[in-house]
Amino acid sequence: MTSEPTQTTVVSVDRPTDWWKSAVVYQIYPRSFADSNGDGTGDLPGIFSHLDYLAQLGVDVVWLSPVYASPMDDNGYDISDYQDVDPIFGTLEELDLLIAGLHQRGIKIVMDLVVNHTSDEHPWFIESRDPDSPKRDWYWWRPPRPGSEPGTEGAEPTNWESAFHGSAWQFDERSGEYYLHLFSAKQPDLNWENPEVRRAIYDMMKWWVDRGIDGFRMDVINLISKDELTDGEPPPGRTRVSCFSFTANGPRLDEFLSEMNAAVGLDARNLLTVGEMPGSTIETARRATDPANHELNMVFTFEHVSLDMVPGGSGKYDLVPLSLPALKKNLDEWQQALADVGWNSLYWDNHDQPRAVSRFGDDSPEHRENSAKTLGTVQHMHKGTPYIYQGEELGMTNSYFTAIEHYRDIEAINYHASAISLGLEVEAVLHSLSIKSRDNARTPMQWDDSSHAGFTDGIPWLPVNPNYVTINAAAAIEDPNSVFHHFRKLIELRHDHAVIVHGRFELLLPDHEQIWALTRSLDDQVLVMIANCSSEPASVPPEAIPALAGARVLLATHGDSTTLNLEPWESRIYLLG
Ligand code: TEU
Repeated sequence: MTSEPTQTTVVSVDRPTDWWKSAVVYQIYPRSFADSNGDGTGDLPGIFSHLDYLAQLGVDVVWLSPVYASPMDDNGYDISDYQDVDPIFGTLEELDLLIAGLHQRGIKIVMDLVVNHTSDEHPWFIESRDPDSPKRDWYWWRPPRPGSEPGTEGAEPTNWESAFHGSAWQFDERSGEYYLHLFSAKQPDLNWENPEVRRAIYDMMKWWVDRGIDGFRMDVINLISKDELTDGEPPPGRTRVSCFSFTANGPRLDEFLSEMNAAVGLDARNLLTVGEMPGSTIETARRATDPANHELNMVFTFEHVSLDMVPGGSGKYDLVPLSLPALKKNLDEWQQALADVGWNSLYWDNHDQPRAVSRFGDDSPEHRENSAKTLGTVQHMHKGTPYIYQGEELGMTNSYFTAIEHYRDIEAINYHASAISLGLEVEAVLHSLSIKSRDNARTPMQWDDSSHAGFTDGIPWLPVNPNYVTINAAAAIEDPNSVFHHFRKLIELRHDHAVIVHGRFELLLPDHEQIWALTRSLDDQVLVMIANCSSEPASVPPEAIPALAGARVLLATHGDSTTLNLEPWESRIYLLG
């Protein structure tokens, strides 16, 4: 199954305490990054061939989305062997080479850890299907609802809806029982109550740490401690309730996280740990990231990426326009709450979210570049560790697919089927999908203007966005005013200025509908950021910000910084003192 890394490929890197506070992380979604062998799917040698690009951008860490053995029901978030690489991506030896190649360039690597669930093709689950197996209790098996006909609608043990639509329970003919899957039926949930499960996971994590990796991004880690498996009250017109309200932030979450930390030596070895936590709150995040608790360095909250859906609605496809004051307020609350205890992660984008410039900016040809830059400025000037998702540094946009046949994501396909069966209009469903579907972020990386954007010589698994002819890495590197170079400078600024890493955060003009303004202060230094987050001109009221006389402009989207009148999507960073 596995082979040990050879001595020649292991290049270790320094990991001082809290090194991740001054780091910028770059997320690679391997399937869509670069294809080396013409099969249309990105792979490890493809990533290897672009390491100098990452070095030129200046990022400190790569977070690699799953490359493990997988039947690919959820593009690798369904793992059938935690200690092997899927052949579609390459081999363990190629992963060792990638780790070494990153380390040689001073870049660390964080692996995705998907341990809330496995694939149903993982040997643990295959064994668990046997009711007499010692691994039966490694997953959540439950009998049908008393008095019901097993396997029929309504016979599921609880009325929970999976995150990928449909019941969160799958009937198994052989034993007449159901198993729990918060995501697809091919992603059965592990039972973390069982100490053997936890031990097996910690051993696997140690194996990866010994292989030379620098940390873990932990997939839906706040779902591992399940509360009571009981029915909920469905919203009007629905028969099921979202499973997350019963499984997020469960009673033993903090205990499991600190146990994992100690068992694997996460803090002892200064590894980067970030927990993806849908449904987390400021309180759960404070507990999980308080260094005294030895759980995680930081979490991914979902609050700011939930502001453009109907509150209390049926999910992310119930669209509402985003309000800038609401977005600023939410980020400010997290900044204040984690100012003295814990640490923030900062993100607009990832492989599950629409493209940042299309969602929070303006992706029209007129405003795309400036809005992508300004969103970068706003993100990077908050306190915390910024995460850049591949292509965000080019201002890549949504794909806006128009037909269900264009989609590959199981979540989008299931949503479409379930919404249509509930009687929603096809046009409305397709509209929501085009705005919010995860495939928006998953179209191939746009490297140059050759066919398929230089991503593959074959047929890409998901079509390249046709705008690759103008939006691509080669063009951006050539143009000193590109979004790429703006991101490169933002990263450089973080490395050069402690105030960006450690400075106290203060939001100015919280209610302004267009301007995002803030200060960061450390000792006698004050950094001021002003940004017009709208497609209309706007003015900053001078009395609302510190006097800028004598200030140095560290980075600006536009040339003239003499007045406080800002062009659409213009932003500036000043340093005083
Ligand atoms: O995502 C978890 C998650 O809650 C969402 O971001 C998810 O995409 C959303 O509920 C769908 O509407 C993580 C991974 O990032 C995602 O890619 C996986 O599909 C999921 O876990 C299951 O492993």
